[in-house]
Amino acid sequence: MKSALTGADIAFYQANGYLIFRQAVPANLITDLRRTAAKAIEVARRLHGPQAQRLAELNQLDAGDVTAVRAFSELPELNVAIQALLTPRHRISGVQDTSLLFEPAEGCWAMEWHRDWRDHMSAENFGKVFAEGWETLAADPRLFNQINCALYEDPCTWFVPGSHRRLQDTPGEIRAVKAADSAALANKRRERTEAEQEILLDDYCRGMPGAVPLRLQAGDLAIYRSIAWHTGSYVPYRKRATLHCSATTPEYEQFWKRAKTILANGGG
Ligand SMILES: O=C(O)CCC(=O)C(=O)O
Repeated sequence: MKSALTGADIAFYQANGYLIFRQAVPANLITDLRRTAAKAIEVARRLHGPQAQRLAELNQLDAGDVTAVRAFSELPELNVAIQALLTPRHRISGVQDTSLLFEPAEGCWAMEWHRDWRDHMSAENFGKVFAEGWETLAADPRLFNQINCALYEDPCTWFVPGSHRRLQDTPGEIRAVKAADSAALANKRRERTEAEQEILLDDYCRGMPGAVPLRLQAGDLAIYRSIAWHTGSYVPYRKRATLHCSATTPEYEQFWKRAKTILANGGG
């Protein structure tokens, strides 16, 4: 890693809900991971089409291709830094809980601004998954620490610093989310040219009060509270291969397991 974690870094994470570790991955491992990513993007597009954002099913890859991902999740220096930032119970999630994120093949698009979990399920399921209370669970440092680690330069992720500590949305935030819906953000019917769509997406991301892009260089790692406001905006002409996983704990694994059962029974 470029530099050791400091007390100021920990304070920054607590205040802002994100932190970037510069050069977190050694160059030789980046090379191996890029080789894995080159195969993974083919599988992602075969399974999910040309606009595929990710491959979550890394078990679709040959065992040899997954070796580099395992080496990443076990990087000793990085796990020590994550533990210093969070708690000794945290570690980088394993291969089965890691995805690779890619650029689209055909047209630019963006996700809607969201807070993970809350904005990805029905109100009924949300009530069950967050029975202990949204604000209580969202403030629990053992849960919801997400990681993006870039294998190529990656400015796709946008984030609202501090929004992890303010869990009720402001009117300005609600307006920014609703400035475009998922159909407009996907430009599915190709109503706009690529250039027009790219400008729309830029306006959409910048329209969220306080939003900043998390600009990563190859080997940089962003850790962020996934219950904070964030989104991703993608263009086909900029290569992307970014590892997407979490700094997990036994408690977060339990939370996931329980949530999956609820969602499977309740229909998502
Ligand atoms: O592409 C990104 O970095 C954002 C992904 C994201 O927001 C999500 O998976 O919830």
